[in-house]
Amino acid sequence: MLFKRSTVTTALPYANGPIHVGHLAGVYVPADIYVRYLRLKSEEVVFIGGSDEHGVPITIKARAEGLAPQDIVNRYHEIIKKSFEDFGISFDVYSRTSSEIHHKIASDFFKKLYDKGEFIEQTSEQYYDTEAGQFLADRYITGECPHCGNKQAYGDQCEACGTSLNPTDLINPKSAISGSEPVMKETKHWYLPLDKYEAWLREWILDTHKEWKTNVYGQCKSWLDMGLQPRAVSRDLDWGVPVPLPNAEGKVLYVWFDAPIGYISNTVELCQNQPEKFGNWEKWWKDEETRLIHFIGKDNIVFHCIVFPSMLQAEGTYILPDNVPANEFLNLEGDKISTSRNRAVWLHEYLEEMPDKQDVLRYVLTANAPETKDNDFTWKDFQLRNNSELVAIYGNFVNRTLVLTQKYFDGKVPELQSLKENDSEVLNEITNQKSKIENLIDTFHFRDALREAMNLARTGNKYLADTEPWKLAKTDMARVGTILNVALQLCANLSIAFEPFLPFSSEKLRKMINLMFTGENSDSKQLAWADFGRSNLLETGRQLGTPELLFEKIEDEVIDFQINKLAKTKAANATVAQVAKPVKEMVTFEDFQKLDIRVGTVVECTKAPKTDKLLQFKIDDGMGGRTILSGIAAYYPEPEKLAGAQVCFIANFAPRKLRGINSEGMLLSAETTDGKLILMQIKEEIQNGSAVV
Ligand code: B3M
Ligand code: ZN
Repeated sequence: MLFKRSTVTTALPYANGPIHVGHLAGVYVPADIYVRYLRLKSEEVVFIGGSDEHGVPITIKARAEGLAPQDIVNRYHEIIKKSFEDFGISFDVYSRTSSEIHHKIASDFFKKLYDKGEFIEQTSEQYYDTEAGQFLADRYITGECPHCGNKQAYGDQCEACGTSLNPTDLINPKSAISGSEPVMKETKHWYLPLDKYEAWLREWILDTHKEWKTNVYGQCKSWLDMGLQPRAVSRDLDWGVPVPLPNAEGKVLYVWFDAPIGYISNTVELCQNQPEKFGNWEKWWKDEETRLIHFIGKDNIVFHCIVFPSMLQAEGTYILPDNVPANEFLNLEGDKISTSRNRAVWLHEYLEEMPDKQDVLRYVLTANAPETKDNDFTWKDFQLRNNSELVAIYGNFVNRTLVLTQKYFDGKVPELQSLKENDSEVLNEITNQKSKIENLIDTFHFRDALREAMNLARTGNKYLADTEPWKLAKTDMARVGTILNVALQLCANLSIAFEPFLPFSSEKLRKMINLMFTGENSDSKQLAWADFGRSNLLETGRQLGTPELLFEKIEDEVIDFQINKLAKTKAANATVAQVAKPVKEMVTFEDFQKLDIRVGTVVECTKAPKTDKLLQFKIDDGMGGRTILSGIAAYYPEPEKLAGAQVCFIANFAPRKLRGINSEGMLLSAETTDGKLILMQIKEEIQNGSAVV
């Protein structure tokens, strides 16, 4: 299918914190490379971004800071927007989902599906926090992931293994608001019956989109193979787009229902503001000749490949994504990037500490992009790539060429005379590399494309080393002129080749060679991707600008500063982890007296059958003995060694059946600040059945 235009979207980051290198590497730099490339080719494209301002991530942050959700999103929307601008992410629009226009469009979208009968209305029991008086959707509930055992999994997803979850999947669920154990309570919601779209999705993705990246295709396939379930598209929350139905008080659209519609709303907003430039919004979303491309991280694959397409299909008038080039994750110095632990390289801080080095980061993140697997960002690699690639190869070639032209020809482009073999080789190499780079960008292989651009600069360095114009200057100035002409044409071509990747440096280079793109200087030459490959971009006699260094060496101190900064965060995190939990609500003596705590001796301790979590204790309680189960198996690999220990237990704790065994009481354990459970043991020998008072 030949497309006329492209709608390129990037995941809308939650406005609950600033953005970091992981965001940039996974989503925004690749998308920006792609869009800049399309624009250079004069293709019709719209580049859509924005903040995701709904959902539990926002309300949790607001609660933690004692602010209203709107205050939180106002703050971070501005910070995020500025970071994108500073790094040259060239959105046509960067808007937000708390906008009026988005509320209207998302609301209408829901209403249309509702009216078409596309939803199932269902009442079910959901977790409810009685202390907070609130239903616990998504991230308001945490617990253990049933797939990988991660203790900090959320009610909608486990970030450790990427599995999408329902709150009821979590083992030992806890409210993220009060920490209490939630209860079940009835509530009504609307569900999109994804199962109904399964066959269609199988055909659409598995048969007609075999060209999708293997990580994306593979994730879709395993989702489809597991079978799809209806998915709730509403939540009991007071922050979000209200469900536009009567009797739906206190209910809002699920953030993953409204957020992707944000792509549409932001396009509408853009087209309303700049109709001459972008025309009618519908052509970007409803014309079969428009190609829709979503740039996202791997944790968003299911929403963009399965849920959102099903929504669009249910609505019936929209195009579907043609590709979803999702990336894997970027780690930082061998460990996960974590917003909550402040373990990240924040973009706004990076720019304060290293102003004007946007392109260095863009370069390193692309050269090391997590395109096919998780990758690691290290400061040493950052330094190495800057010093030995940007400076030593690209910068060095440009600088030598310009300085020599300045020296021998007063900064004017010398004449090209008869070509020797190595001259033609260089000029041919430009067109060769161009087609390689094109093929790679077209297929979303930005890392390899960048490598080929750098190889072109490498060719230039080798050319100068082989021809040695500085030696010829004594004997054959005409030949020097030809060599420098070829080298200058290569510089001009490099400014186009690198333009999608390193826009700031390309602009700087074009200033140095006095070659402007359309729009930058109206009376100068027009330059575009089509010019890449030409060997006459700079005509003889053109006066060049002043040579400057394109890139600067980064010294060890700068890198040490960053490494120390990260180490300090780690140390700070360790201290935080040792801080005790806040004390619970006060209780009276009467409350305390209700608990009957006794001393007993462990007669026997074994792993409980059918579970890895529980230990089964036989306790001599001085009253005929009892069995107690305790969830501490993980911390006692040799439970039989606990026999003989004297322990404390709550004797009047209502008996419970766990895994078919009656547990009569509760053993007291200490929960350490880093989350381990240690059985409380008594040192002095005490008579079994003694009361703890
Ligand atoms: N805000 C999740 C994320 O930032 C979500 C993306 C929405 S894209 C429509 O990972
Ligand atoms: Zn998991």
